[in-house]
Amino acid sequence: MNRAGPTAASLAAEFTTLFGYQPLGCYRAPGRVNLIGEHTDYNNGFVLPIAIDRAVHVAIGRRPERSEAQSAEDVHGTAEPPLRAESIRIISDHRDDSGLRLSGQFTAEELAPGVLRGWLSHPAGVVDEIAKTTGTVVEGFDLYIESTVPVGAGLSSSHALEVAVLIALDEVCGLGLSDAEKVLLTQRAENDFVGAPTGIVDQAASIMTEDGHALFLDCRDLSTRQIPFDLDAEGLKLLVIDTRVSHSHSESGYGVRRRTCEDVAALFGAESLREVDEAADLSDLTDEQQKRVRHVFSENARVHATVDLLDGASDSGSGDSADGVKGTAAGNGIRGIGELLLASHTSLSKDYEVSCVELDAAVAAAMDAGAIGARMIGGGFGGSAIALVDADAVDDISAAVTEAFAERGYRAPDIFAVSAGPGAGRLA
Ligand code: GAF
Repeated sequence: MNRAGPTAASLAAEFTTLFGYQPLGCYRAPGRVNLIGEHTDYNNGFVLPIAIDRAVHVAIGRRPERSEAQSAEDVHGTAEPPLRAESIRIISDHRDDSGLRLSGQFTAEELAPGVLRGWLSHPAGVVDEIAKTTGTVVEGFDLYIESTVPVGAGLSSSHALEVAVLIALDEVCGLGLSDAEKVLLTQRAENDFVGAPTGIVDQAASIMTEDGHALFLDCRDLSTRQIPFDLDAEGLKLLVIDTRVSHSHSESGYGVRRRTCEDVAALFGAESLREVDEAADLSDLTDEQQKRVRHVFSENARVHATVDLLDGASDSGSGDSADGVKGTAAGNGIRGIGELLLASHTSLSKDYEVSCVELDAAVAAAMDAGAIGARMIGGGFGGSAIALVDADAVDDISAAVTEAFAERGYRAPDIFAVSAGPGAGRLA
């Protein structure tokens, strides 16, 4: 996979080959790594993701008269349903087991939750939600998609796909959506159409983050602050350790965690855990509820402590704060956040119980081999961990993690460095 990704020229050329006419524009939307603030987004809390240097790229065109555009049959050499003028056609660079490009088509009119499954449900959900939100019925477009975000690694490839399709349609259909509206629209696409009860961190990271920054986002009011995040300046690398496992209960486990938080908030008469007083008496809650709440409260505090360290604030780094967040060396920028990353992992593993043996092994092996900090990222039950490491320790730490996996008989992990790249936009 070419990590740098395609150029507008190469995307446009491929689009023209596939569809027989020139696209209107090319767009990219990155995947994300959440530095800290896990399972806080749907609790109206705080998150601190970066947009990574891997993205979904889209070339989009409005289909001309049928005589000029190629039919689906021409494109695939297979008998596909006849192309209707109002159809949205999508072709991906990903291929199925028999080597055929993934592709599909649908009309906005026929869309409803459950009608489409798999990867196509993500762009379809966006089209459906555009109609519901703006009244614009998207018709007669072709899209070509190329992605450098690994699928299934927990780097938010499907949210990046939704964002790429949305920003392309926003521009060519003249929707004029704000960034916040785009975040909430893609969340509704995911929740209502795809059927996954996710929060907003992934879309916000892709849409709102500036190059070389982490996005400090308040998920309650969507206010943001860009936090400089320059790994190279500190001689550091951020490794993604893709465990390449996805445990079967990942979807149900996520939904159960979310419902537990909502139930607890309701017990306190609050809209979300954000509105529950952190000094409230939790003793009437079950042990499980108490652990989930403890994670959310302490994780929000860790996000703030991380931002303080990245800001170079000297007064936040000394001593332990009231919410149990262990203080770290003051004022030493990115290097100082290691303890907070590890504390986040411990909390996700022990209190929120969304880790798994592979993620725990990745974090432990990375730390034993000298990582500055490490934690699982994303929803959990598989996917990836991150490790913050000295640039000259990348090889040793990667080898140590790989060896630890081999010793335990786990599938070999995929380990690679990411950096803080730009948010979504049109490709020049
Ligand atoms: C997944 C979800 F999509 C996010 O909204 C977020 O809740 C995350 O899990 C956990 O922090 O990536």
